Amino acid sequence: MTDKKPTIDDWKAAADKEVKGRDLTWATPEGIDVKPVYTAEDAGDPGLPGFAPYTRGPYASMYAGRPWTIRQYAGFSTAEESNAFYRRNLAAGQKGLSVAFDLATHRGYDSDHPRVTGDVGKAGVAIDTIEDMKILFDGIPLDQMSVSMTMNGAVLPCLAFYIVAAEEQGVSQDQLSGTIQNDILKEFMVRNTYIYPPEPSMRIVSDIIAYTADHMPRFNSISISGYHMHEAGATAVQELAFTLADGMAYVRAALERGLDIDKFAGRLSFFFGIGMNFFMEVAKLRAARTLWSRIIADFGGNARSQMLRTHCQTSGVSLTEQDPYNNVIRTTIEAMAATFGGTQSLHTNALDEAVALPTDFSARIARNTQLILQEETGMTNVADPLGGSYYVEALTKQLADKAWTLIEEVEQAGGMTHAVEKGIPKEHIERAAAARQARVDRAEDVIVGVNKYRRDTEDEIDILDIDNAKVRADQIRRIEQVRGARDEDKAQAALGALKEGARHTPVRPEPVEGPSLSSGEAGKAGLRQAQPERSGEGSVETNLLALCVEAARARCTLGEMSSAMEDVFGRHGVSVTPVKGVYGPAHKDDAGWARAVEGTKSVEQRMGRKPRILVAKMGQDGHDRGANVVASAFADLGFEVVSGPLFQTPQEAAELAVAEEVDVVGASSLAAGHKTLIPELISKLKDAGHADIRVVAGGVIPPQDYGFLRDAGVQAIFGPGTNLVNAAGDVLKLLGHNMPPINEAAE
Ligand code: MLC
Ligand code: 5AD
Repeated sequence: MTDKKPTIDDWKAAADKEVKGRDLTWATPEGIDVKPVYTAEDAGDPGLPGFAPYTRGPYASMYAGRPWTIRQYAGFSTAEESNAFYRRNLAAGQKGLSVAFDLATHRGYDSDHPRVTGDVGKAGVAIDTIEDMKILFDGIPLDQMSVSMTMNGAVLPCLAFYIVAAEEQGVSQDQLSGTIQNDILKEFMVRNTYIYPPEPSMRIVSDIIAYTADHMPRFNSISISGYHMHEAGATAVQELAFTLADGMAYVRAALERGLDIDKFAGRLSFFFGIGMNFFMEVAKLRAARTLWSRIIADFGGNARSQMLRTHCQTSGVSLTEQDPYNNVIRTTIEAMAATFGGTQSLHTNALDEAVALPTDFSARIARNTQLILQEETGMTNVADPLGGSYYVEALTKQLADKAWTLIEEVEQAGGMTHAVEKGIPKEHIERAAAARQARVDRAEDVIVGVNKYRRDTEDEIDILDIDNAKVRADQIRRIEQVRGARDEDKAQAALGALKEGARHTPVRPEPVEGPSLSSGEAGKAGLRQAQPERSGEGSVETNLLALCVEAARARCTLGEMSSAMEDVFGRHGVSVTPVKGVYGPAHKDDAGWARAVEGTKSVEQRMGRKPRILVAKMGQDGHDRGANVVASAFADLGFEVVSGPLFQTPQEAAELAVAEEVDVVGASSLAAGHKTLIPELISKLKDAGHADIRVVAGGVIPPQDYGFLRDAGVQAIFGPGTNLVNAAGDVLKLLGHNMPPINEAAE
């Protein structure tokens, strides 16, 4: 034996011997080859927390100075019920608020609008008027509580209601601390709660940045969100690149309005999703901070402006309906990744995520996950405790490099606004999602309790059910009260002024260039010169937020304000175009898949044409990852797939099904509208003389509702975690072709 220090070659020889030469490299979906060991050679020096480029955290003391904010996203039913829920949570240790609005509110409809019968109060709280907003924060001092509002489509009326609710509580707007999501680009990409077309939508974003920079110095004007990309199936590289590229688009939009970078950039904030690849997620947050610092330096921003502060949410899509207590474990691991990554604020998901909104019970477990991390583990005493880990440092750098390359691609396509219009990022993400689904269905990516270690029977868990008919009736009553009590002339004048303001396009100086990414280096492009010389932007008459604040004071409703602007801007609609040829090819040597393809062919031969399926999205539910993945798998199997547009009424979906002569409608529901919308679809099909068109349902549907849906005529129900090849087998069975479920048939 010698004392010679073992080299990496010695390690390689020893490891090879242990595994008999097997290659231990792990190719991640990001395209990173993870090695089985890392050394000092792989890790650079990340610097110190609190200093640019902030790889190790935006604050020097990090959680030792102040722990992250426990900020649980919540909202359901009426303002009264949500207010009571918030108060119970704050009393039990939650630190910040985060409002989830219902989809009617998101899309700018009052609760009495005929398009939203299935949506009111379901996925969040219904807010129609300033009175609702006042009730929502009743007894919660808005000068002390930081409040996040996840709102993008109807962002102007909601933020205006918030400002006026505070005002009527005696709190002036300059005292308000909080965040408005206000990130419209990712709505066009993945979240789908836009209202207006991209151009006026971007104007709204910059109106809000301008207004808050002037009047609300403690308020974060935007929460640039990768979370929804993550949930839609994006890899860490995609999430990083597209989120930061979105951020660049907003910076440019604000600079084009003549704002000084250091006046607004310090109040841009971020939001990332945190999944199960622990070290990758830690590295993602560190890489995000490093890159953003570089980007803002290139725009000429100072050290404070370069600081990326972020909220994180554990991943909803990683949680399962099957064996739901496993979700507590998953969420704990993800919460640790978020906090080891240095998040400023965190939402931990509830264990019933895959089937419904949290109950008091599941919300308590979710909140306690964070309280235990903060108060029992001691982890908050050290800033960036994983700093210097060879693996984490190497991953951080690799992720940053890969994301930078993708950002450059986006820049070459003309920046994110253009890339989004062309659907480029959406396609990238959908490809990653279809590939992931194929890996899960083939059990290459293991999900415990779903594609491995599955239980024969599942325990039922209590879930929250909301009577949306009652919520809707209550909301309509309050809208009528508010309208009845207001000064009608004043309300109409405010709406007229808003419309006029919308017509007036803010003067646009020359487009803002840079940063020049090709150089890839910080701070030298002389970008300050590229900023237009401007003054007097965002005057009270044309800033749409200022105009909405007036309208809120005059008791105009959210729907009235939205439709005043819609009269000028129009309402944006898109058709869905799922990717093809990703899911199928991943199954090429799979016996179950081959049988499903044959089954589809035999149905085709019998019918003399391909079987036809409409994948329908009804109500204001814009979650389309599942619908897209299903559409792409069925198309690869040999079905003729009609992808219905988003936001259809049951009547419109039925008309489309009849016109397209489909055999089956697959209704995808992820926003709890299923008990209202799907039975209505079936009755509309019957009215049209097409009771023969079969209806199947998929998505976030609690088992408690299966009986109800079956009684209404739904012929098959596919919950979260459904294997798509099996689902295809069930659909083929409805079309008269018997195929055994693949896991029974296999071997
Ligand atoms: C923090 N502070 C410190 C410190 N750490 N001071 C000294 N030492 C330290 N170590 C100070 C900060 O400077 C700040 O003060 C104050 O404490 C609060 O810290 P913060 O870091 O700003 O935290 P917070 O207020 O919680 O803000 C976090 C944020 C913000 C910047 C990320 O944007 C935010 O809360 N976002 C939440 C977004 C959210 O909840 N979204 C839900 C989406 S759900 P000062 O004075 O400088 O402000 C969704 C789902 C869906 O989207 O699709 O529906
Ligand atoms: N209350 C609590 N959590 C919610 N989520 C969505 N709506 C609500 C709500 N009203 C969470 C879920 C979902 C993610 C987008 O946000 O975790 O996956």
